[in-house]
Amino acid sequence: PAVEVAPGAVHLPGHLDGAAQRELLDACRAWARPPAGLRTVRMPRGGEMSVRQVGLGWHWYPYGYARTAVDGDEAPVKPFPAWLGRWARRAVEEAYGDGSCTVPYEIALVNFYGGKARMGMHRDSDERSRDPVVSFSLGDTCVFRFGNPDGRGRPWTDVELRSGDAFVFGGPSRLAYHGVPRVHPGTAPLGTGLRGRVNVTVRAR
Ligand code: MD5
Ligand code: FE
Repeated sequence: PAVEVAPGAVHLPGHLDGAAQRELLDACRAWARPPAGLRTVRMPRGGEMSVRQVGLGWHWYPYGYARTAVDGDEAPVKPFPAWLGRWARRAVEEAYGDGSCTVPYEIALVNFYGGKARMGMHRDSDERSRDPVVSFSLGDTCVFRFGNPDGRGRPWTDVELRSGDAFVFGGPSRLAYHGVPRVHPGTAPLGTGLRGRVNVTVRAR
């Protein structure tokens, strides 16, 4: 089932079955390890993000990006796996219809939410690409806050994202404000063995 939350913003609950969730989670655990593993992002005003991140196929240094090194250890960015691009394409076509995916998916930003991690309201406006972003949720359920193109405030819509859900953000929703105000501890399905939440955001270049 596909639920259009706002124009171009399509929620695909239960998109990944248990085996696919475990496969993606295993990959995330490997991506989190050094070299070029998990990093803590320093924001322009000096604060630190509570969400920790890993880039695949690109190096995201808020608020800009490069394709060579990761801050801290200077190691080459990990490659983006072709299978993850196929997963993203499948989600886009499920959201918008067969033939709707016109670009290759070649980069990803993986977000790791520990106990108290949050993501404040922001727009993904620093990338050149305006193609849809595909998000895959793993582990604990979160409150995802889908806002509007004009500012961090209301109106917004809160949606619960669970392990295995996919979400496609395209069209007018690509530049909407959004954030994750809350993660519900201990709600990860048994079998994933995960504390906290991991979100894999797949993007075109
Ligand atoms: C998350 N990550 O759950 C979210 C999922 C990020 C981020 O916000 O920047 O890594 S991706 C949500 C998203 C992406 C692009 C556009 C919109 C939402 N949107 O317009 O709402 O960790
Ligand atoms: Fe974002």
